[in-house]
Amino acid sequence: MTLRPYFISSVRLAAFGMLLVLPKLALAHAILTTSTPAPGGTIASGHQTLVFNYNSRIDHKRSRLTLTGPGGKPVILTVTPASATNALDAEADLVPGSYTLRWQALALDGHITRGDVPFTVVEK
Ligand SMILES: [Cu+2]
Repeated sequence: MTLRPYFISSVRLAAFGMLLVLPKLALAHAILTTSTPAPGGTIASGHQTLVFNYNSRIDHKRSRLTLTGPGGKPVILTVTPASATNALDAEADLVPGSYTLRWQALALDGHITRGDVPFTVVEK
């Protein structure tokens, strides 16, 4: 009896597993690439189109944008149906103050990612 053949086969199995996993990682979840406003950025008050761009296609209907402003009450924004395939857009009427936009994006690989974009609204 020897352990060696078993050891080799498990190494091969692990290598084969990596080949299966790596392409999925390469196509992975939605990562925010750019946004308007940018994280930590500033935007003018009034009616604005907020735009969040990702590195992959997004399921618009099952993604969510939640805006918390100076009033402190989170508001779920309506994602514009005509948003680009890799973006979430929403319209918002903004008064001056500090805001946080919490995004939750469902990528077409089935993975959900989340993040916060804090920004400041200044008088136009
Ligand atoms: Cu993924």
